Amino acid sequence: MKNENKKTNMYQPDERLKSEVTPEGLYFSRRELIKKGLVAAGALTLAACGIPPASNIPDPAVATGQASQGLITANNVDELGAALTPYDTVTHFNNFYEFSLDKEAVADRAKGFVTQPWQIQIGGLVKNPMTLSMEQINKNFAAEERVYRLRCVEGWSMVIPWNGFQLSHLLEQVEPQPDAKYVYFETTFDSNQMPGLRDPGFPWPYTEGLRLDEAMNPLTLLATGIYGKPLPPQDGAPIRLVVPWKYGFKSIKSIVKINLVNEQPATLWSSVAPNEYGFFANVNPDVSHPRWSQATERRLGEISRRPTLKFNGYEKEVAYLYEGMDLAVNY
Ligand SMILES: Nc1nc2c(c(=O)[nH]1)N[C@H]1C(S)=C(S)[C@@H](COP(=O)(O)O)O[C@H]1N2
Ligand SMILES: [Mo]
Repeated sequence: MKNENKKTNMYQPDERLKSEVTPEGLYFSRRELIKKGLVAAGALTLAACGIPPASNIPDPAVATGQASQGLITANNVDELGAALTPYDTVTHFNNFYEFSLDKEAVADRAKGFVTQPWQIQIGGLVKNPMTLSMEQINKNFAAEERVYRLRCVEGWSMVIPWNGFQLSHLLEQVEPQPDAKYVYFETTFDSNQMPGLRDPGFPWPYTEGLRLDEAMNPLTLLATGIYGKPLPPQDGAPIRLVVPWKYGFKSIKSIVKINLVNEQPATLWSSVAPNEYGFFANVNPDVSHPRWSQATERRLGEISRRPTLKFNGYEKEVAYLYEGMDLAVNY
């Protein structure tokens, strides 16, 4: 580790801000794209609903200057009109503590991570437990593109075109039993390939959980790709969760196990610091982290901070899940 202070990124906002600084000129802001005539002002795509973009929107690979990298996406903005975060940023600014606590070192450390063969075990309180290879998953669950905002609890965000399928489609296949109330997820524990696992400060493997109704929400995705390419190791190859209305740490990478359970499972971050990282972790500008405000965020590639949106802008789709709950208590 180059810098021991980076060890505690999710604890030290100052250190975090330093590592957030990204080279200027690498990114196009939406305003610049509009100036260049590449994005129609007010153009709206309903990526989250799978509605294809309007035909007047130009090829986004061209818009983001990335055609030469073989990147494919049907959208160049999210449904709020914000530009996609460039592929280089999505793949070189990562939180994946099994490889490194230094966001800019993860890609290099994860290079060559062997994810073949790969199996996911789905079991627990289900009628049809199954073990699926990635080949079976790719064959049985058609990937679609979803453009989602990813908001890290640390206060930065990106807009990412994921390829994947709804977790609900997989859960329907295994048929949860009536007493199944939560879904538990586990990342692979591969100490030969993941140097970070030697860090005794974390209760490895990385684990996460959702309430079953959250898991069944149509926005909840199992992603196998970004920008039309297979997920690179640093982004959670070969398959990871994406829960766009929750802080990024819920979106667990490189999953090998999914269990249906009847009690709220312990998760890595809620075990490490329960007062800072709750089970729900819904993006909420009104509920501060104990050591910093969550009212604003820095979109990578932008200079000034922007306001953080309740449920990360997905309130219409998910607010029903939390009716009657005090979100400051159930953080
Ligand atoms: N297994 C595992 N999953 C993980 C993490 C991790 O360290 N290990 N980091 C989380 C955090 S804090 C964030 S913000 C997102 C980052 O995803 P990205 O690097 O693809 O942008 O992954 C989440 N999933
Ligand atoms: Mo995060």
